[in-house]
Amino acid sequence: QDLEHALRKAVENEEFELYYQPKLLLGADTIVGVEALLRWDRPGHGLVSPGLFVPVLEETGLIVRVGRWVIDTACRQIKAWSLHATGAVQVSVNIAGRQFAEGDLEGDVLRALAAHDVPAALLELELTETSLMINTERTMQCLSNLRAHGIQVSVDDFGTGYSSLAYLRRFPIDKLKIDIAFIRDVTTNADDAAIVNAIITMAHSLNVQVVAEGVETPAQKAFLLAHGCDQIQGYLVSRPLPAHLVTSLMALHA
Ligand code: G
Ligand code: G
Ligand code: MN
Ligand code: NA
Repeated sequence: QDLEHALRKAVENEEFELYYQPKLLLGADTIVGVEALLRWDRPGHGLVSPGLFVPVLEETGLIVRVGRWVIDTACRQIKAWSLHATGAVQVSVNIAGRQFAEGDLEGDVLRALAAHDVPAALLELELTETSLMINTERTMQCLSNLRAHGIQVSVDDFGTGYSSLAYLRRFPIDKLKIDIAFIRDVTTNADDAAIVNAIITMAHSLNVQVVAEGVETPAQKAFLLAHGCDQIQGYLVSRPLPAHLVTSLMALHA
């Protein structure tokens, strides 16, 4: 109740910020993309993590308005990086299931790309496996339309839901992000290693790229490189950072 009231004010007062976490292309070791992650600079509280308030944004429907701001802000940042010496970088944004069910996601995305004069291929939408399962008809249509414009689609937290790759194949997607739960013990647990290996092999046979989440150690990175994973994201590369610090990091990895 209190939190909901504070979040309504946060929307009006524009108290949100985007942090960005780099994705490293394995082999080349260059930063090829970043994931935009929402932060709330709550007066008197400091930076609040999205785990604490995104669920409330979703329950109240405020996520539609905040999500529109996230998409617009991400496109503004894509433009800034494309004009910078470090060159263009793809930015992914997290999309909640409710953004498909309500509002006009397709219009919001196309308007933001046009407003900031950004090529569609530099924007990626991340959807959780679970939200893909809800509203499938409408979600599928919206994703197909956006993909026809060149926007990329990735499935977040893969492996935590109940979808098989055979089922997922029916959705228009470009990438899978293997959930951190399978990466954590991948170098010591034979079952996790087998699962990760199987996901990579099957995804590639379906022409889907694979990103490993939550990579924290050089041993995990070496395993993923050896098994053909395309990209990694995690504290080993970098924590989520404000845009200007990502710019410095990109210069280091160029
Ligand atoms: O950054 P952190 O690990 O605290 O993020 C926690 C969760 O919040 C993640 O699952 C992430 O997907 C979600 N999240 C972060 N930013 C956004 C956003 O802009 N929109 C939505 N819907 N979820 C977000
Ligand atoms: O659900 P989603 O994948 O969008 O959320 C990403 C979340 O995972 C972010 O909140 C981010 O802070 C967190 N995260 C990113 N990298 C790592 C990591 O290497 N280890 C751990 N434990 N968490 C991470
Ligand atoms: Mn994500
Ligand atoms: Na994830």
